[in-house]
Amino acid sequence: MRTQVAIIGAGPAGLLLSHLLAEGGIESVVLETRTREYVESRIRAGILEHSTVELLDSLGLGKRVHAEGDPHNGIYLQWPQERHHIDFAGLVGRRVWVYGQTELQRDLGVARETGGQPIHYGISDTAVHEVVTEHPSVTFTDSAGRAQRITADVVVGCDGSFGPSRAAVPEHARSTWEHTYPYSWLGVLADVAPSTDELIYAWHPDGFAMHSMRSASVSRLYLQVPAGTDIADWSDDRIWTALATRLGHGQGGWTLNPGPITEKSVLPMRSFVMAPLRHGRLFLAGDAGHIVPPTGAKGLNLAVADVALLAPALIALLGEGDDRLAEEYSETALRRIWRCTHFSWWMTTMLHQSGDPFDAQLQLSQLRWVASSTAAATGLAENYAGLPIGF
Ligand code: FAS
Ligand code: PHB
Repeated sequence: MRTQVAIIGAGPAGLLLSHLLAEGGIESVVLETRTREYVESRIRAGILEHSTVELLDSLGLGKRVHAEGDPHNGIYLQWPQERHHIDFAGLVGRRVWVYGQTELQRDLGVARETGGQPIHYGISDTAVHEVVTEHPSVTFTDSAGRAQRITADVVVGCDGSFGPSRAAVPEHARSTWEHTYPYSWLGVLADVAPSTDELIYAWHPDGFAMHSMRSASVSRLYLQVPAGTDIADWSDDRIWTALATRLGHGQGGWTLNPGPITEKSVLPMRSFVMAPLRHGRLFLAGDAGHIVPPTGAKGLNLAVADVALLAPALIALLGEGDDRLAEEYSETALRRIWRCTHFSWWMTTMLHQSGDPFDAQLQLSQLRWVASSTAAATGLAENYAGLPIGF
């Protein structure tokens, strides 16, 4: 097989990239190890930032976001006896939408199917070859068990944390930065109406808690738990009791509505950045190049920003032979990646218990400052609602 761009991974980065390339007249093939059903049902991110929705709208892919998503003007920051609203719309004129990654995956899957996009689901043994030549290739075993090779002008690794693309950049040619947090998130999905109109991020002596949602009848909530926590140790009752304690602000007049938990899992927290995001004719985008703790709601949105930058670079390179944007891609993308990495680290370390009483005082001081200073709140708002693409 032959194509212009071989994309490894049919997550948001891979599918959106194939759509953007098709808009620019560049053909691609997407290679995915999981089934389409699996990819579209993975419970992951829940927030689309302003720039992401603007991009989807420009592509005609935003209809369901506006019909079924929920626009939010801000978030609540909370600590015992205090709950403060940070008004993104009022501070920076930008907002976010609650719209599950599962829904975005479905929208992208329908768009690519309608566009006749070749996507090979259920592959295995993926390997990248000759990326420093002008005819790189990807070999794999297809879902029928046949050995395949696809030759391309460019290969893009959109294969997340555990795909083959990262390792296809030789160690001597790459730098990596990693920070592992000493805690994880226990996430639950529950069939119960949210107890809040907008997200609550709560600092609490027992540990961080967050109240998000997926719709008017489905809540999404998170609890800080120690790294390595076994989900079997957390009964539904124990989860709801801890959530009610940590999300209750103690002023009275607010209660958490519990309900049937339909999914629960433990998500480790880490930051990871790799540079450069290009090696010869191999490019990396999305989680393949970086991982952020989910406290800043950046993971999915950063993947979108990467491909929004990479697509025009590949269109210029392959359509007009102009490699300027392709040369600049890694450096430009890494500016935003480090901005989002810092913001995600800042939100995480401001809100999660480290066990150090000195940290706790610094955290409360930061929270009081953000809640009382327009300058500080504006800083949080412009990062959370999302900097313009190409920042
Ligand atoms: P993805 O991981 O979505 O997609 C990579 C794709 O590559 C996958 O479909 C994978 O099957 C495929 N692949 C891997 N190896 C392959 C191979 N060898 N051959 C072929 N295909 C291969 N972000 C938030 O903002 N908020 C959250 O609450 C949040 N929760 C998360 C929970 C979990 C459990 C995880 C893992 C991530 C979460 N994230 C969250 C981050 C997440 O949303 C990512 O940022 C987002 O999926 C990134 O998109 P992609 O870069 O496309 O990577
Ligand atoms: C979610 O709804 O899954 C969500 C929202 C905000 C975050 C992380 C996850 O920061």
